Amino acid sequence: MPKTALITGITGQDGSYLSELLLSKGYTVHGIVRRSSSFNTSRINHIYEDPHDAGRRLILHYADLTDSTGLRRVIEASLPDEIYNLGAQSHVRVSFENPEYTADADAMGAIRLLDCMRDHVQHTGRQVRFYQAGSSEMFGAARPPQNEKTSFYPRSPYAVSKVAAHWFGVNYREAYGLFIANGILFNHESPRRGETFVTRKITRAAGRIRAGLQRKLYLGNLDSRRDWGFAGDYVQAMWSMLQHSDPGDFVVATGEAHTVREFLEESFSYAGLDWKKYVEIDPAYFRPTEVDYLLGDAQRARTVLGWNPPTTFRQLVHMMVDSDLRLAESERLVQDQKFAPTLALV
Ligand code: NAP
Ligand code: G4F
Repeated sequence: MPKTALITGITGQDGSYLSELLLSKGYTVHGIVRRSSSFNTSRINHIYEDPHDAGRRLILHYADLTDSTGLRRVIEASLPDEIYNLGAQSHVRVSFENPEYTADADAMGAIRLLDCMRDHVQHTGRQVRFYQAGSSEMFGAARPPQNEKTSFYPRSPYAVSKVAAHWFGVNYREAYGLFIANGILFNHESPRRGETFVTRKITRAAGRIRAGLQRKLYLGNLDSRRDWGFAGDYVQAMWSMLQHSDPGDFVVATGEAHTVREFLEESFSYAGLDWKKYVEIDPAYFRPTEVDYLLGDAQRARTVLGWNPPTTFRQLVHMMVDSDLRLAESERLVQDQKFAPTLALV
């Protein structure tokens, strides 16, 4: 039987790749979209289906993780076999500015959704599986390499909220026998990555500097190390966790870490630029408490789920730079066209 999935955070980087994956497997996909005064669906426009089309398999609902009434309604309307909770205020630096909202969406949002699922399972007798998007940020200051046995030491309101969501998942699994899997994903990036995360900020700048649209790139700490993988590979792991016979917690990582400086060097040199000519350090981008070194040990995901990420660090960087070179070139063309009539008047 074709399955039905419900995704919170469908408009985000991971939500868009996961939707593509599930649609390719024959799923009907329901997604939660936040009300916004401007369009926030650019990452899923290419798979969007008109609500008037019969037989469509991508269905969007207005709801918000801070409002359990809407979450409850969407679960009852969509009757999901699998729920992927990817929605979150996902920016670590922003979580220091908006700690209460971050905790509400990321920690309380998870318990709201879990509790709606618990009631739904109880009154319908249906089987529903739940994926919680946990993060390597939960390890924070813990010594690398980190795996499922490593103790959490969160270093931001975001990370503390994700630890709470993780333990809500464990508790609901043990208390009510629900199928809940916690993914502990290390950083994963792509051409669809939000532009304020460091990787995309760097590759966007490389593209725009090459196209003559930007002169400087302001960054914070270049010494922190991250285990960066490709988001397209990581959504495969999320899906695999919900296909396994038993629910569990899994670290998902490449097992290779690089500094921000190394990401910068690889991106700019691939774009034919010397980063030292363009980069300046702005303390505004430093964090009150930093996470210095994340390096994942994903042996359990490899052996239990058979998950192995095919994309290497260099391939990831090159994929992002190639995409941002093309994007900047098209921006430049639009800008040139905008100015052309003005110049013609002079
Ligand atoms: P992302 O691009 O920032 O997407 C976040 C999604 O959550 C967006 O669709 C956003 O909607 C939605 N959202 C935010 N607040 C919400 C709310 N109150 N109610 C409902 N939806 C809300 O994040 P991502 O990189 O795809 O990450 C997906 C999940 O994995 C997140 O939970 C993140 O914390 C976690 N994670 C990410 C990484 C990583 O390296 N990418 C690693 C570990 C864990 P809008 O589009 O309207 O903003
Ligand atoms: O790209 P970042 O903002 O990602 P961060 O903080 O590692 O968080 C991301 O990965 C987590 C998984 O570990 C997710 F849970 C989370 O949702 C998010 O997707 O920063 C990476 C590093 C940090 O050490 C930061 O201090 O880059 C450093 N950095 C240096 N300059 C910068 C900048 N980060 C940002 N965003 N902007 C800068 O200008």
